[in-house]
Amino acid sequence: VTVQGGNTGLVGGGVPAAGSDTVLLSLTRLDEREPVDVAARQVTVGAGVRLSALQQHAGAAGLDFGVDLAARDSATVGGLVATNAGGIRVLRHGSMREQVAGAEAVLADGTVISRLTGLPKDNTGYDLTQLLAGSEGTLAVITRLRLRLVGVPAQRAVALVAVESTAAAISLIGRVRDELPDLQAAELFYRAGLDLVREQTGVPEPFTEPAPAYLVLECAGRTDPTDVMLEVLGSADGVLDATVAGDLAGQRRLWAYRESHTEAINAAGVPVKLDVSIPMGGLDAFVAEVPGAIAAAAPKARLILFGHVNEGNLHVNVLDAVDEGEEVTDAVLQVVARYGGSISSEHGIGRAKVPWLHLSRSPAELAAMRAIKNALDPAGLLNPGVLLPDD
Ligand code: 2HG
Ligand code: ZN
Repeated sequence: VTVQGGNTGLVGGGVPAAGSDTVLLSLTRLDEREPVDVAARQVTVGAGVRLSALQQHAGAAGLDFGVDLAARDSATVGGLVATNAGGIRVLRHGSMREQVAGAEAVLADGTVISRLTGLPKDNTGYDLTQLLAGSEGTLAVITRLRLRLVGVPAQRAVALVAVESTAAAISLIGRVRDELPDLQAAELFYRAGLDLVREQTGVPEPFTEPAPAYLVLECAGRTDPTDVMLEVLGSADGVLDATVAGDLAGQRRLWAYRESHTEAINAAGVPVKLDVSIPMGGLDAFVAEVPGAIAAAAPKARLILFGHVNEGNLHVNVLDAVDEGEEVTDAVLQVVARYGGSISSEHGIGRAKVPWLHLSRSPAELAAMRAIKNALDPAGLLNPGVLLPDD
């Protein structure tokens, strides 16, 4: 059984292996939304509810959901939990597992386990809900979720900042975390990505001069953060230019430079896609080293880097390297391992990254994961070939 939500995953975790006799189980019809429990700041929803539908549902009750990402109109909450999705607000609210207060799930033998009361304090043994977060459908089929909700800040502002280098972007993040009110998101992209987005979507050059790198910063608060943002950005080292939008249309326009990356890349060709995180201290050196590693594996490759800079999470997208996909993947992930990073920061392992899981997990850890899998799904019925290498 291959379990599928919105099918927006990037590592093949919700897609049956070619030529297999797998049954595809879509959960998109489990789209029931119970009334928001305002007192508890929680809601119970079916696994097939789309992220944007959850956001609207929470919004109608004066609340919001802590995870947001570009695939919000298609991705389902069941898939988001199963893959422990990250997105653009991890900096503020954590990733998907932090939003989950309980789950209902069906085990491989048909047993239903249900823990949907959402008690904030509950120390009664193994946390089965958290075990399912990030399990990629290999341990059980998640059918319902009890999710935490967050408050909606009164005012919001978004900045697009042109910076002179990766190092300048990293040092700016350090500064804005201390000085800007309630930083919600900090996203990085580079000139090559902007060129591609402009080519594919026709958006204008954001500033008069082109820059090597760009940051999108979002702040929120009781009062309008625009002036403080302009003040901090105006005096920060390495900032070449900046613009701040206080209105919704302007904010969407600035976010589009970052959020159009995936689609612009897909429109330009079939990319080799990697999603890595690097310890912050090594991020600048990694960005300098990775083009050489890719060029050695695929001389004609075009590299587009972008990501969630506060977590050291970079999306390494490589165009014009389809034939050398495995070599490129291996070259980059070996560098990641050398820096002590993770070979999958937020997209999961799926089918595509199984051969490289050992670079991020020790034999002892893999054996413990295998023991859990065998205990809950001894016949290997759920998502075969996903996450764990074959026995
Ligand atoms: C994002 O941050 C997603 O936009 C997709 O994680 C990243 O396309 C990608 O590589
Ligand atoms: Zn991402």
